[in-house]
Amino acid sequence: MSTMTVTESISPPLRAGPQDDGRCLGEVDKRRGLTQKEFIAEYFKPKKPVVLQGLMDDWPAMTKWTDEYLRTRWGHLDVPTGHCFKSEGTVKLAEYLDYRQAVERGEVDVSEMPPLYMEGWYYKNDPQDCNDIQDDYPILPMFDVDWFEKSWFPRYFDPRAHGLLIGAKGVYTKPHYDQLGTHSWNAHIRGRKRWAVADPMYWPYCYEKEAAQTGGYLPGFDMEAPDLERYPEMAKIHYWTSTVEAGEIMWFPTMWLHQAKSLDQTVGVTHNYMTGNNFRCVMGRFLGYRFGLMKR
Ligand SMILES: O=C(O)CCC(=O)C(=O)O
Ligand SMILES: [Fe+2]
Repeated sequence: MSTMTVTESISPPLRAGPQDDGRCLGEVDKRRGLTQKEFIAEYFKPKKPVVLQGLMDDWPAMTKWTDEYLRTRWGHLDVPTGHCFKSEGTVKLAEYLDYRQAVERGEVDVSEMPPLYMEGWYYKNDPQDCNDIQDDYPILPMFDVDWFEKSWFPRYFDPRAHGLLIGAKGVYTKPHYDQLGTHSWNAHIRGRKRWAVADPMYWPYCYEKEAAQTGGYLPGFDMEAPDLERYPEMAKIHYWTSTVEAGEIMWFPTMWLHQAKSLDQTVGVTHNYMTGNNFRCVMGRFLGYRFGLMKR
């Protein structure tokens, strides 16, 4: 399948909501063993999301990253937890692994609020010296175009770009675009996530300042099951969905709107990156935020 086809979503909804109102455009393409050339031609250049299969089977992380291993190797480190990139405190990674077991046993009340998520731990350049996380997975050739990583790129520009995400079942990240308009790949090491993604053309309907680009969980801010009394403009957003399994990589380009819910306990890595085709957007945003040239 070389293009996204418009089919009915076969995955279960996150929760009851209008699923048959025509806003869901279908499933994001899943492609097995895509070559770099095919990826560039069919997804990267046209700026179209894709789920990549069969490219991480031999990653050490796929076999090594059990709870026990994560606990032994990085359990003593301080990591942020919160909702939708709003930090609500720092805990030891081992404590978060205990917490998600408590969620699994039904000991945490998640009726009003999804569980706490250990997301937004951008471990690269963390003073705790945990760059060894990256020893357990390679950067695929198709993502090795990252200008942030090139030796000529100024080091003072230090985007928070390499993250480890560990989630309890049910953690949720609301719709947003990634920092500065970077491209993003999300490798699923353990567990499944239900994603919805939407073209940047739908930004005007995404409550950017009030909701999408501010941290914190907001009930009903969900493309698949929006609270249309609170967020009526969301009715205009058309989105693609995918249930992404362990061993699969979700890739989406600059400024695409995305949300994700963990259907199981999850472990994943995410990288945000810059190349020739999003450089102007990223640098423009960087300068804008830095020098207050742009309204947020
Ligand atoms: O995995 C998730 O919950 C979403 C993560 C995300 O949006 C990101 O890493 O940019
Ligand atoms: Fe994101």
